[in-house]
Amino acid sequence: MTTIFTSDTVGAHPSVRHRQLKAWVAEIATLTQPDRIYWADGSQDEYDRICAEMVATGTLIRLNPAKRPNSYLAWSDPSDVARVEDRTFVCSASRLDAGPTNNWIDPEQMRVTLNELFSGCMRGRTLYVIAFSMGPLGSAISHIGVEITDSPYVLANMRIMTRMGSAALDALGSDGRFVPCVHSVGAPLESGAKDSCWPCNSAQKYIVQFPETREIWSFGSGYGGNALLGKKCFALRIASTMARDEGWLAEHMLILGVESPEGEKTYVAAAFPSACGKTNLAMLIPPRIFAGWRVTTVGDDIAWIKPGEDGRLYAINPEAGFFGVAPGTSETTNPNAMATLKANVIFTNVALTDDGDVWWEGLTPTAPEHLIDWTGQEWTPEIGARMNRKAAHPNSRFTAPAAQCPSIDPCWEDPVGVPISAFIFGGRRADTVPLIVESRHWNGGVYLASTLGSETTAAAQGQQGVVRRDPFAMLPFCGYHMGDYFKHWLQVGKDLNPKPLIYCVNWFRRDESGQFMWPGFGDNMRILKWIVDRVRGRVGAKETPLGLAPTYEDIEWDGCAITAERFARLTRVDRLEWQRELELQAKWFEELGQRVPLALVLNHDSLETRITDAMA
Ligand code: SAT
Ligand code: MN
Repeated sequence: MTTIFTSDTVGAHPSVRHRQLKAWVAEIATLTQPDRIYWADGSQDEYDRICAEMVATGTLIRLNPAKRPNSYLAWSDPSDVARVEDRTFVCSASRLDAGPTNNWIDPEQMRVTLNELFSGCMRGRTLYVIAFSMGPLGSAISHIGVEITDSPYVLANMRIMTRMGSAALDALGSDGRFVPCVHSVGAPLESGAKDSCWPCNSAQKYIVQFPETREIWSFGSGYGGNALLGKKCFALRIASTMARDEGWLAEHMLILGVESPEGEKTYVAAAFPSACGKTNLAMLIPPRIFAGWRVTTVGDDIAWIKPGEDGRLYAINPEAGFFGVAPGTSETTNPNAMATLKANVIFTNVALTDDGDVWWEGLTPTAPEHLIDWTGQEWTPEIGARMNRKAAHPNSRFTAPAAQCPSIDPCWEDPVGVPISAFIFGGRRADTVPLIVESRHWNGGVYLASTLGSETTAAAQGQQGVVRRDPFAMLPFCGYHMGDYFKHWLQVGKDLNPKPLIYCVNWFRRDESGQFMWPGFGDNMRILKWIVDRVRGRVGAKETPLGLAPTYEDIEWDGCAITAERFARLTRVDRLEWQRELELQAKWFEELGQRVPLALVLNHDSLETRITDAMA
């Protein structure tokens, strides 16, 4: 039996006046056949109730309120722990527009597939309607989306990650524009059947973007970037196409402020692939020698950046929370994150302690004597070592409100955004790429970013630790042809005055025994300080074939054991390594094909000449 829903039977609150929204909800409900429809208001009461329901069904464990007030732990299905890049599709009308880095399927064909998958897929479940704003409500840089989902876990996470509910519905009014996002875990419930704690579909997963119509459809996964559709699907894949069309930038970047003892403020945006330390850098606490200096956090994952009338770029964080990697986060590596995690957090796939709190690898120097691991099994250090089993999944996450972060920037919700003075691009590279280099000019910086390589991490399913090109850290997130994206960056740079400086960094270089050579974390302040001084014209640099680099004397070393000899190795540009790297970069441009802008090919060729000449 099929229930036909209409605008009048979708049950929206009388204050919802948006006819098109109601008609769309009715259409999706008629397709998916939920038992009920629920319009989220975004209130604390609602959040508490939804979480209590998930505790009752076993989806969430309530953590010990004396240890971690108002916080929960979710364990996912072991098959549903990361983004699924091979199941992610960009369905533009023409295959060429998706480009060789995106999976493409003809949109008409994909619509047939989705129609079949979503038919009746919410039977036995509740359809939640979540209106949300990416960016502060009322900012000219913000955009509104509406996610329909059958996952209460998604609803709870969206309340932390976005500004959602009644306020977003009000902002939509009767005819506001929104990006429609449809999500289902893809596990209809037969009447009377017992639900699993983490429903998902292990056979079929589809994460689908239609860039021209600005639509998102996601099926089969309840996890992070696959299911919280405001994040990678909207704020990056769809927003990057909007940004191309409208002359702005939607980027996989943290935004931080560096404040001097005199109160001078410099904002920097930095792109790193997933699980390469964006959250830690965004919340950095400077070493003691930098007395009076402070790093403030605007965002840790995504930046929407628009040119202002004054010729500068202004950035907002479209999110309202952090969906950060738990393992490795500790009082030593990131005290600000630890303070943010004190209460009101949803943890996913970390371990449970005997006193009802959470634990993950790296939280403390030694593991507790006994835990329940992320798969719900008994865990002791002995079992872990014997079975080679981690207590927390390497891609386990925390979802926490940004407002709770002690280093949150006073302007983080400023609708105007913050002015960006520099861009940093970084990958995870054991060799080849020096600690820091400054591009001589904008186009050279775009070249460095477009050829960025990084070792893969647990944030995406698939082989880990292999170097792949991850241009601008956007490989999995650019909603159109990568060559056109490079062209867009070149274009945006043309009218900027002054142009932000562009840097390439590598915190992950290793020595011959495989040890990291750079301490990272708080010590990254030494590099940040040099960048700020460069922006302000206060410090020198030396020429290298790749661009400009600090001399040993340009960096503050007090309190750090890095010697001049070690620094030389950290910043070394090795001829053989770079000849190989340049070959790989040339192959990469060939893979991307004709749409790679000529300016970037010329940059490649002149770098080749400089490497050969400088080191002949
Ligand atoms: O799963 S998410 O895409 O939200 C996190 C990440 O991979 O950066
Ligand atoms: Mn990310």
